[in-house]
Amino acid sequence: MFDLFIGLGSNLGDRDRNIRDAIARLSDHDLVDFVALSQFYETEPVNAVGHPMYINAAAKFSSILSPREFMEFAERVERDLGRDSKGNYDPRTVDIDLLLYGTDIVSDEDLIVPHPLLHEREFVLRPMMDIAPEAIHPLLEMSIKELFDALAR
Ligand code: PH2
Ligand code: MG
Ligand code: MG
Repeated sequence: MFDLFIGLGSNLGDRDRNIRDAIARLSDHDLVDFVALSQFYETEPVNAVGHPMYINAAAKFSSILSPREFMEFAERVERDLGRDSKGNYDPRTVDIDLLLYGTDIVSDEDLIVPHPLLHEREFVLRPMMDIAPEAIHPLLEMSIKELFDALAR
């Protein structure tokens, strides 16, 4: 079993609902168990001037799927919830980003774990502080709390 963490973001439609629906659909998988959900935070769009405000959250699951299997499943959930573009910063009904997957390190062309921007993003670290301040970034060897405290704010 792996403990895995995802970041969720929505800035189109009913944002809270989209995030709750994504959590429910992920939890429906026989091999994916829901563990915890952060509070919801309304955040300014980062690197997307003029776009709608986001709701961001983070969640913890446990699973025996591989990181790639989980990500493929999460991408299907994104599409089922109406996401029609991928790989850019366009407004989206829901974006599911794999943040941490146990202590796994993946650096493939199409999948990088830990998420390469995890440590730079307040909209990721703040919700992670709710559910996993002690979780360790396996490359930086720092906890979420240490990364959050190190943010230039
Ligand atoms: N996601 C992005 C780009 N900018 N800004 C906020 N506030 N929240 C996001 O989830 C977000 C973003 C690309 O995935
Ligand atoms: Mg993202
Ligand atoms: Mg994404």
